[in-house]
Parts: sequence; structure tokens; C-alpha cells
Amino acid sequence: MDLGRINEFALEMIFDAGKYIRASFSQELIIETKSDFKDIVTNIDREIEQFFVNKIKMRDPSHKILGEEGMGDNIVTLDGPVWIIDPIDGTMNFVKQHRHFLISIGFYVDGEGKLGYLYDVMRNEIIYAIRGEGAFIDHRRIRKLMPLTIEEAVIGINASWVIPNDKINHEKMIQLIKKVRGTRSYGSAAMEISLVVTGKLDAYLSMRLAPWDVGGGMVIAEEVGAVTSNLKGKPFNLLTHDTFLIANPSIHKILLDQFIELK
Ligand code: 2AM
Ligand code: CA
Repeated sequence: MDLGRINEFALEMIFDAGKYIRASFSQELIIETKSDFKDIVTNIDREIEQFFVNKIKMRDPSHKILGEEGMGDNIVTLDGPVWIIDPIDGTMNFVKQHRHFLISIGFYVDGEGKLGYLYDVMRNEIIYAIRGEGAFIDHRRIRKLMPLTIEEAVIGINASWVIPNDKINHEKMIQLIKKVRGTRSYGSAAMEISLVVTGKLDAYLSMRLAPWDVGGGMVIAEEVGAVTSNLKGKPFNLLTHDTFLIANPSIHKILLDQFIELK
């Protein structure tokens, strides 16, 4: 399989989708809710996913697609070539802020991440990785992450995990917030991952993410030395929803051992 050619195909498809999304602000968006009132989707999410599915299937019908909006295949295993796609990660930001949302795509073969893409549509900034060849931001190589202490770390966390909740020990989260240099919350898992792999954030954690939120970012993480896992320290399960942690390697274990206690 020629990953270089698939990479060129993917980059072109992503840039075309970006142009379409930017142009969509001149039309009225159709906004619907999904599982609950906080979970929203627009006609653009669906149109972009359909665009990716058409492009990929036209190029090679044997490639399978796991997409958030369900336009792809019914995926029960990661056997063979599988594209994991979130057409818009951060839909709430897309609707409300017209920025801070990304296209997130991973290309896996037999469960192994080969290509990863995080495209910040409004900044027109592409981060991508080719397994074994490194990660790039706008075609410049991204350096491996530098070690740091927990006191120097800036971490991405949603404020809801610092108030009493049924998923994680919030007292330990409060200890963590006191310990680190700073915290941030961006409302797009793909954006938080893009910041960790470029050293602008040192960790990001979430209690519930889907394969398409992290599939692209996990390939990039591997190439820059960022560590990914679920909150039990096991590999993130790309076939279902799971907890998620990505961190600079020097603080991944400390976060898991000292601050993260699942209920
Ligand atoms: P989305 O915008 O593609 O839905 C927001 O904190 C982050 O979590 C976003 O990356 C968002 O992706 C994701 N997210 C929102 N609701 C989710 C859900 N029910 N399951 C998994 N991920 C979700
Ligand atoms: Ca999405």
C-alpha cells in the first residue's frame, strides 16, 4: 500500500472540504440535536461526511469508513483499511463561534494507525502524520515533545470534572488543578489533541470520547512521542466510546497514578 499517495489524496480531500465549510457561513445552518440538547449536528457535518465517503469509495471501494454521522459503514472490527472520520469536531464551536473546530481523520490498516490528520478549518492549519515518517504542521516537521514537570504543565480539562460527578473523583481533580501551572478548555477534542502534539498543552483528558474524536490525533501523537491511553492506562478502544488521556510522556503516568481515580 502506497501511503504517500493515500496521504496526497487525503490532504486534497481535506482542503476541499475546508473550502466548502468556510463558504457555508454564507448560508443558513440547519441545526438539530442528537442524543440530548447539548449534542448538536448540522447539515454541514452530514454533507462533509458524505463528501469524504464519496471520495474514498470512488478511489477504492474496499476501504471501510467509520464516520460520526453514520454515512460510512457499519464497523465491527478494524480489519483491513479503515478511515475514521469526524467531519466537524467541535460542532458547538462551529455553530456558535465560527472557529475552533477541526476535521479529524485517521487511516488505519488492521487496527494500526497509518495516517492522521487534524485540520483547523478557519486557521487553515493542517497537522498530519505518516506512521514511521513523523508528524508535520503545515509541512514543517513537528519536534518530539520535551520533558517537563507536573508543576510546569498546562492541561486541557472540561470544568464539569472538577465539580461532583458520577464518573471521576473530583477531589483529586481539584488537587490536580492546584498542582499544575494552568488549565484550558477548548470544546473540541481534536483541537486539544492538536495542541498537545505541538507542545502548546501538556495533557488533555476526557471522560467520554468516540473513535472519530481521537482516531486522527492518536496517529500524530505516536509520531511526536505523546502518550495516549484510556483513563485506566489501557489502549483507547477505537470500536466504542471510552475515556481518554493524551499527555507529554513525562507526566502521563503521574496523572494516571496520582490524580485520576475513576468511580
Ligand atoms: P463533536 O463536536 O464532534 O461532537 C467537546 O467537549 C468534545 O467532545 C468535542 O470533541 C465533541 O465532538 C466531543 N463530544 C461531544 N459529545 C460527545 C459524545 N456524546 N460522545 C463523545 N464525544 C462527544
Ligand atoms: Ca463531529
